[in-house]
Amino acid sequence: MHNDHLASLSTQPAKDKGQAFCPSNIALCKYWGKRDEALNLPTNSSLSISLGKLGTHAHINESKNDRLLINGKNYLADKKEYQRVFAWIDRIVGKHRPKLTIDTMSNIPTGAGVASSASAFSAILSALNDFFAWHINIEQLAHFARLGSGSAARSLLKGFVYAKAGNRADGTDFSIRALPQQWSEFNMAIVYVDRSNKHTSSKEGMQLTTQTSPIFKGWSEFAEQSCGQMIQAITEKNFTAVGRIAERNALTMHGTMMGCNPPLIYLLPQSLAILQQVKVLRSQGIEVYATLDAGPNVKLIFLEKSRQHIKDNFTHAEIIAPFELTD
Ligand code: 2P0
Repeated sequence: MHNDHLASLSTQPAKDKGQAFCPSNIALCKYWGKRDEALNLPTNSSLSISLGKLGTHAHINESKNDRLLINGKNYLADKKEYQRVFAWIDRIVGKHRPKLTIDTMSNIPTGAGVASSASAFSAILSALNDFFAWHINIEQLAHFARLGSGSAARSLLKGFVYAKAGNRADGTDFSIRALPQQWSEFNMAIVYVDRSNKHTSSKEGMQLTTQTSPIFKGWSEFAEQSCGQMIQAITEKNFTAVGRIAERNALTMHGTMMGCNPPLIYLLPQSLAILQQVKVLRSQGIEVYATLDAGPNVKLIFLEKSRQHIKDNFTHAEIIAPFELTD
């Protein structure tokens, strides 16, 4: 049984400084919907790719007061980032803990359209594990990371990562595992449409979808099937299948959001134009697929052999080679 706070967890620092790095991740099969808000349990399983050396470094040390630094900027106690991080740490470590300075540095390009919160929560957790020398296992780490942010659990591992939703009420069958496949030719690119913050947070968006979209149940079942098919496609290194499953999964998620009351639309006209361009490229024999998260930016999926075509057609795209970046 997982507890939020384990009585056995030490609150005595084991060293002067705890530190860790965790990669950011992009989901190929999306998590959208919570079956338990308090435990932040997902309704459906998801599958992501971790972005190698793109992610967050976290450093932790004891200090007079709690302090949060994000990319060198001090976030004071009235900021939502500070409140969210320290409420989460209190939940895991308990309130009888030393005051801490949490210092995070992300090397994900600003406005890259890739959330740094997943890698930040997982890196902070891993740094806490180091600082207090807890030596807790991956199941417990995944549980704690998920309490911070659902997608953060996937950032604890490298490569392709499967997060199994499970169905027990206490969440003890939520789990993560890395697929053994390395795929150096596997590339992604981010095509920017809008770099501003999203109008509706993922949490609010998921609530609205769960409560009002008439096709939410269908989405959950479909998403679960997508994961099974995606695992098989990755295992076989069947790129066509991976791309088709990922693109359809993302568009089904967006379709489900559009069925909300009021409608939840993250896509912009430019997002649809890029989807159309991707389809045209495929008709010309360039195998590229698209995925989108809770925002209008489009992430492309392609193999190394198509890299030049992607550069030529999407001149401002940011290219990410997840396996090239791994140690
Ligand atoms: C994903 N997203 O699987 C999906 C696809 C966005 C769209 O996980 O409320 O920030 O912290 O558990 O993880 C974004 O949601 O949500 C997300 P919380 P999170 O990547």
